[in-house]
Amino acid sequence: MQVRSSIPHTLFISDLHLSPDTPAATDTLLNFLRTTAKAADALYVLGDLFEYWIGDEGLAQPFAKAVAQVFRALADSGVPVYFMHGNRDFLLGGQFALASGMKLLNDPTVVDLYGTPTLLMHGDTLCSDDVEYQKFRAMVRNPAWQQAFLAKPLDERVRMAREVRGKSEQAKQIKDMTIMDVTPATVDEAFRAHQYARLIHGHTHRPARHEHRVDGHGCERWVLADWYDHGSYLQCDAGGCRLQQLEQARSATGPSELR
Ligand code: LP5
Ligand code: MN
Repeated sequence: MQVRSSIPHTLFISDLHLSPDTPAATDTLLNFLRTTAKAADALYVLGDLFEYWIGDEGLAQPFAKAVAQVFRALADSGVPVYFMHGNRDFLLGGQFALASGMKLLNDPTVVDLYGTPTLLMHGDTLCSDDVEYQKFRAMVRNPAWQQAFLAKPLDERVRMAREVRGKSEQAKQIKDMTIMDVTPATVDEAFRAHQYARLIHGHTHRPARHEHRVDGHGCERWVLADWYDHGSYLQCDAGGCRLQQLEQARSATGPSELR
């Protein structure tokens, strides 16, 4: 159920995986940005907004243009919107940021939330036991690789992205589930490196609140949910955080104009 709160609060979303093939998720987001998010002090998008993003030419797609415009309207109304890259949309660039009014954030970033230092990450770097993925990540996060990739014709980039998506899905079939979750020692290291700040991340699609004990410090870790079945967000205020589910947009069962 959706809770509206009049006390100052900040919202977090991630792992929406929007594409022209999932109009219900896009409609749910547009509705969320026009309603719930308007009451927030700020909105943070912690990666994987899109199923995949292979360059800001993607803005030419009607669904992506609508998403950028509605983020922009929210930002223009006075709610700052921040975006951190995920493993699906690390090529989202300055043109999309400009069109959407979103400010790009580094991964990791620490923010002060009502007096509580809070570490924000997409979450993929915490999955350090997934050695094959980390090798892939090192390749595609290299600026020279990115420059060469973005210089390729769009249709070639689409073909490559689809091929990698296929390979990734195949690889995940045979990976142990624990490998695809965060590595506990890496989480401990992240807490240690950031003075045991509260941690919020996505990526694993395993929404939960975890308590960790690191070097004698009690630490809190919130994991955001994906938007495959319904939208959701994390709401934090001075009293703490809570995960909330969104009603699926009405067009979930009908055709969308955003394809
Ligand atoms: O995203 P998710 O959660 O399903 O899986 C991730 C890891 N997979 C990925 C890959 C993305 O899904 C695909 C991103 C597309 C971005 C488009 C632009 C880049 C185009 C690149 C062109 C070369 O991030 C998955 C993790 C999982 O999270 C859990 O943490 O396990 O990692 C993998 O599955 C990676 C495989 O282990 C290795 C992939 C080998 C790819 C080989 C590339 C060969 C080049 C082919 C060129 C056409
Ligand atoms: Mn991810």
